[in-house]
Amino acid sequence: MNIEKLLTSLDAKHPGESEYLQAVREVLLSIEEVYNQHPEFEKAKIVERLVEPDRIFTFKIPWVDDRGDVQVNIGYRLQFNNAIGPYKGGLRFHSSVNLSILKFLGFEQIFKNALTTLPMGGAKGGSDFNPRGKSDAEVMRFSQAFMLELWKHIGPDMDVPAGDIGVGAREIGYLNGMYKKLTRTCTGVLTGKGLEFGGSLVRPEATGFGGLYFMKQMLETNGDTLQGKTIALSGFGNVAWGAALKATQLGGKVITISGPDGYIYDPQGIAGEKIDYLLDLRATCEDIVEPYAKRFGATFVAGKRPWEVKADIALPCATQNELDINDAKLLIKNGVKCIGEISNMGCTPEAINLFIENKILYGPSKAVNAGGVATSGLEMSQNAMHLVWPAEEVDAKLHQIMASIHDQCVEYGRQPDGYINYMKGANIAGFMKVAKAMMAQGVV
Ligand code: 2IT
Repeated sequence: MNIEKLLTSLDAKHPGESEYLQAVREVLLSIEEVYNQHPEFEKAKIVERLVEPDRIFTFKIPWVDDRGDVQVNIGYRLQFNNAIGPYKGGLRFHSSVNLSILKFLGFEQIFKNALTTLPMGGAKGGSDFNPRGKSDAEVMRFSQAFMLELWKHIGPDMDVPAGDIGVGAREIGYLNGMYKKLTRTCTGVLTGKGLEFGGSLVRPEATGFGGLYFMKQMLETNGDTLQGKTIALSGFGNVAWGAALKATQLGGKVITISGPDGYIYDPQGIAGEKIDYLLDLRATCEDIVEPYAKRFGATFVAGKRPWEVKADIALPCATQNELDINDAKLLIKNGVKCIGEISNMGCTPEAINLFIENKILYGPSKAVNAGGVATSGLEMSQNAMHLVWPAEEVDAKLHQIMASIHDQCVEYGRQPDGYINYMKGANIAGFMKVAKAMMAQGVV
């Protein structure tokens, strides 16, 4: 495999899609050695077929805001690969959404979903619509207009969307309502639904909880524990909330959260009612964390990221490329022991390389945050069986899945000196499963 040639040709075909090329480069570099041991993969052009989505739907979404003005957004659904199961992946509603971002997310989703052990292919979608600051009625009208286009392309055994940034229980509820109106079916075509209409217990917490189960296992495998560790965490949304809750339950101390306005430093630890307050902050639709400082007397650092704080563990929980090489240098200088990417592609490639060169434990997002989509898979199972599992059962399955993902990373990522390169492990394990499934099913 000639990686540079492949990337150059991708760049020529899809100019300017930097996030997408970043995600592809990382996977190809990790799998190169294994790939070259399988000439049958090269002959079947597995990589060339994997890097292009099976298909991309783009649609216009006209809707009317509360003032009576017409708004126009763009909607997308990318069905990337269904070699191991129905297309599966979230919808992101954020002003930054474009094809490059959705392609990187969809590409990552293929391998993440493969790691979960469940039969799910990879997909992603969304819109440049930003729900923050919009009224409920506006979010409803937009979500309905979005589904009016999307419904034709999805189905419970075909493509099952869910949430991502900007798409939570409220948006999923409106999307689901419109899908049912259009199709007159009550199938599990979306996950992350409300508990009253087919949702799964533990799904809201699952990304953060799964991330912390993975961190616990990563530390224990390497002779350490979460007990008493200080944790710098970014973001304040659903993922950060679940991560803070489980980190605290497991004996860690979360000392930062962040928003686009800056970060909060709370050395007393963000626990109890302070974690509950994250839900209130989100409900304001303001996208800021400063009010936390006023309410609890903590420090607010405007316009900065939390990675300058001394902490044992760093957990990016906000968005892609939110931790760069300068942040990595600061974290290492301050004695960081491990990094868990709970946001998708939270670290830049240069930051990851620095962690790995310094033999610092680094858990990549496609392994660390896979608990979210895994629990979506469990929601699909419950919907297909027309029943509801208790929280303990879902949580136990989530535990099992995260342990299996960790095992796969160790199996493929252990280096001769004993250091576990989790990035390599996750990429090879995910890739091998998809490649074998593609080989078995012919050129389609
Ligand atoms: O990035 C992700 O894995 C998600 N946003 C969750 C996707 C899902 O289908 O639950």
